[in-house]
Amino acid sequence: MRQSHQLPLLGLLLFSLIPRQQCEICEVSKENKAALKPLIHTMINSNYTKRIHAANALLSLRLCGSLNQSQDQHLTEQFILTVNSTEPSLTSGQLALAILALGACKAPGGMSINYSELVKRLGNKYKAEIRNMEDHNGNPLTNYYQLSLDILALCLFSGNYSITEVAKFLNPENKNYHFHGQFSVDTGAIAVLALTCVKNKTRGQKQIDRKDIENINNYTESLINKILSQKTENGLLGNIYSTGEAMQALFVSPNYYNENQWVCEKTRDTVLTEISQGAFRMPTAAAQILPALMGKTYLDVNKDSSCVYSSDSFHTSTQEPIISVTPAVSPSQIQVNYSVVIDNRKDRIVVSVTDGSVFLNVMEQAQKENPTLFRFETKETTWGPYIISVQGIKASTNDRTYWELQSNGEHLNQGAGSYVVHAGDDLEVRWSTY
Ligand code: CBY
Repeated sequence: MRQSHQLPLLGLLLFSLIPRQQCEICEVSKENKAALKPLIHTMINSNYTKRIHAANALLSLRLCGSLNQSQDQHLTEQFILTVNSTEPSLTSGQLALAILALGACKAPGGMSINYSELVKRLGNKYKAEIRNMEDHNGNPLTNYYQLSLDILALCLFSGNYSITEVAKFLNPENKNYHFHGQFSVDTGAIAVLALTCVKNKTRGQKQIDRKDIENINNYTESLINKILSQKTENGLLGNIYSTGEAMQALFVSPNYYNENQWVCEKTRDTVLTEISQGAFRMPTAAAQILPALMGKTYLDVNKDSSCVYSSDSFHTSTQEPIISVTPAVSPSQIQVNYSVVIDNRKDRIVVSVTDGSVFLNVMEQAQKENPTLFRFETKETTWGPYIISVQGIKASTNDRTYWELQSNGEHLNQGAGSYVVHAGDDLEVRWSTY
């Protein structure tokens, strides 16, 4: 009898011992979930130029239980075929994201997936990143965002990696966390998720070097501080596009900051306002923000836990997203200045484009008018076209060079395919190092 009286007390005690993490996750309320529908709609209905570019969206949709069972089965089966057929040409981070997406949860009766084979291939790509760092002045084949995704996927799917090496690479003082002198919140956030997974995995293991754990703890704390130092007045972490993953990093690290350093609700509410203004029209942008708003993180990926399915039906169709409006009158022309800047040389042109054009349209018009000075090449990425070369001068990860986009002297937060230009803008592509 006495024991049964003590049970509620014990329950209360246990409840009060639940780690703070529970309170830090400020998931969108049931009533506000409708505000997330445009994100899900965008991810499901986008035309991915390459199917591998859907990895981030698939991961996000599966993690958040936003698909119904038949959609999940259809999309996952198509995706596994893509991964198998394109694997040799995938970058390490693309393969890591693909593994996370396929293994986000377990579908009943789904196609069987040979994870150990995929993880072995990822291990090889990870090694190639490290070899490149050894041969090219510490520069990976891709970047630290992808290296962190690799470690995260290897960790979650029991791949091979050395904890000492991970701790050495992910030292926050490493130059690869910075682009043009600015700390990359996106990169720091994925590194925190990777470090947290690696640390969680060491629990209960005996032959772990204490020094490695100490380094991982210190590095996580320092990265969290760096992320929080990029908090803006309205609560964003870095910019609108890094906020989702930064929120995930903060969710999994409740012991590394205190309540007055971050008000999760403020960040969430700013993001909700931005959704209603159409900031997440790009499927990858939508994919990177949704998990945090649903209280999920990439650490929730678990190939052995059953998938949760939605009863909402978002039809997979070719239908345009609801937000786009077709103007009734033909759009007017606007004039903008466009320059290619290489060191002290500036090649300038004034071009006329239709109102509503993006940076890329300006570059195309300039190229048409003067191909010698303004010719350029692009590569399709999950964020749209990436400018790889201008005047035949090519960006290089080994040299940390790239073509930087600027408007009116400011570094742009959007790519060439999404930044909408305004009349009189001073647009520049600048040969830069990062
Ligand atoms: N994904 C990756 O490998 C990309 C990682 C990432 C950190 C990414 C941002 C973050 C994310 N959340 O996905 C990243 N960018 C990197 C690593 C890079 C470098 C690419 C070369 C390399 N080492 O791999 C580099 C050169 C520093 C870079 N990004 C350049 C640019 C500019 C592109 C200009 C061009 N030549 O086309 C640009 C436009 C900045 C500028 N003003 O020049 C740029 N990036 C932007 C704006 C962005 C954001 C895109 C936002 C948007 N709405 O389009 C970004 C989300 C992202 C993609 N870059 Co980079 C960062 C942000 O603003 N939060 C893994 C893979 C599997 O998909």
